[in-house]
Amino acid sequence: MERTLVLCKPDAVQRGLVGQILTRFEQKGLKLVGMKLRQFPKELLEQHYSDHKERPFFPSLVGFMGSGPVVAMALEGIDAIAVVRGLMGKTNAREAAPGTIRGDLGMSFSNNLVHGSDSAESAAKELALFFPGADELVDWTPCTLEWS
Ligand code: RTP
Ligand code: MG
Repeated sequence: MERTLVLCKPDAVQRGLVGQILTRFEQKGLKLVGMKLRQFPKELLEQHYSDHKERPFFPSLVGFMGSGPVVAMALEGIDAIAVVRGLMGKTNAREAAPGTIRGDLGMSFSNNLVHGSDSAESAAKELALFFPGADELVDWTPCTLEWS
C-alpha cells in the first residue's frame, strides 16, 4: 500500500475542474486520505519543486503554483504513485494520451492541471510538506456494510 501527493494546480481550480479530477482518482479506486485548499507560500512551493531549482523554468513554475489556490490531496492504494502518474498523462498536455487527465482536459505544457509524486521518496517528502500535522491524514476503512 502506498500514499502519494496530488495537487490540483491553480489552472484546475480556476477552470472548475477539481471535482472531475478527484472523481477520476476515486472512480479508479484510490482512497482519499487527506485534502485541503490553500494559496501556498512561495517558500513551500520552492521546497516542493527543489529538484528543479537549477532549471530555467523554475521561477515561472513557482510563480504559477503560487498564483492562486491549489487543492492538495493525499491518495492511498496499491502502487498509488504509479497509478496516479498513469492517470495524469504526459507532462505536456498536448502530447498526453486521450483518456488521461492532461490528455482530456488540457492543452498546455506548463499549466498542466495536476501534480503527482514521482517516487516513494518524493511522496514521503511532499506529503510531509503539504500535510505536516499529525492528524491531517486520516486512516479510515471503507464501509462494507449495507446502508440502512
Ligand atoms: P509535476 O511535477 O508538476 O507533477 O509534473 P511532471 O512530473 O509531469 O513534470 P516535471 O518534469 O516534474 O516538471 C514539473 C512541472 O514544471 C513545468 N515544466 N515546464 N517549460 C518547461 O520546459 C517545463 N518543464 C516542466 C510543468 O508544469 C511540469 O508539470
Ligand atoms: Mg514532477
